[in-house]
Amino acid sequence: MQTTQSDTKCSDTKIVSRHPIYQQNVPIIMGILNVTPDSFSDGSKFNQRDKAIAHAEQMLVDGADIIDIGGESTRPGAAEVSVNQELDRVIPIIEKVKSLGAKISIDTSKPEVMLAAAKAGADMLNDVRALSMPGALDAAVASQLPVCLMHMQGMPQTMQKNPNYSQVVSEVLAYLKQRVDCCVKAGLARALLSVDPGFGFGKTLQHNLQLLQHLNQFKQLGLPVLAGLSRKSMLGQITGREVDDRLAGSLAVALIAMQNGAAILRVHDVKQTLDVKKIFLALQSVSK
Ligand code: 9MG
Repeated sequence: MQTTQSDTKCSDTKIVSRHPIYQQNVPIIMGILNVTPDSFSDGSKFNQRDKAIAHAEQMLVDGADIIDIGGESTRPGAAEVSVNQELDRVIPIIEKVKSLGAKISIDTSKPEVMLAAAKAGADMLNDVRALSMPGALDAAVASQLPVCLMHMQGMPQTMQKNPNYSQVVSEVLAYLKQRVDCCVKAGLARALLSVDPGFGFGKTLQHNLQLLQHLNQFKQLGLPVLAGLSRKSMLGQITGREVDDRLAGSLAVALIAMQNGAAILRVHDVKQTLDVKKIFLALQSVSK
């Protein structure tokens, strides 16, 4: 796979080189495909696979640039799964979705899953633990795939118990900078990396709002910024709406994230987010 494109001018004055999976100046839409047993719950394992693949197909028709496939829930309190369970869930789906011509990101923290996913055709690694699990950094280096490094305080089982920061934006930024430096030292080119403040991962509503308000600051790392806000509980806390009724909230924060510099939006509602992106781009074209 080609690893870099030539140096290009980024939005401000910084000159950066990026892997082609990250587009310049146009946010990309990452469609979420969870393949945990509760995601497509009725029917046998094979029915669930068919439904997952149909869902991926629909997201591609709706305009997803990349599909993020995950076999372990990272929701607060979610149970861990074994390597074999995760492989069994994601690999057949990666192979099938890849055969549809899609770009694929694998949402995992496990080195074994990263390597198997890369072999099965994944184009990107998305790690909510920022390659901190033993062996994950080596696996990422071996794959030479683009990687999204996400910040999380604590672990999914307990992270929402008592999130605590003195300055959330600067602390998350410092953590991501340290992970980026570590990756570069280990042999991952900066061009491969993107960063994510990790909305909802060991953060209160106030922390999440501060991160969203100051998302622009993450651009100082000179890397694409991913924002995952879709249907998250912070939207439920603000609007009082249940998870399946958070479309308007999700679209509102998607627009704010784009305005504050997000280069990748990780979303459930691809079709509607694409409309928001078109409005954002239309507005940008007149302000230039
Ligand atoms: C897997 N996953 C769930 N939420 C996420 C988020 O906000 N960002 C990233 N990168 N991955 C996420």
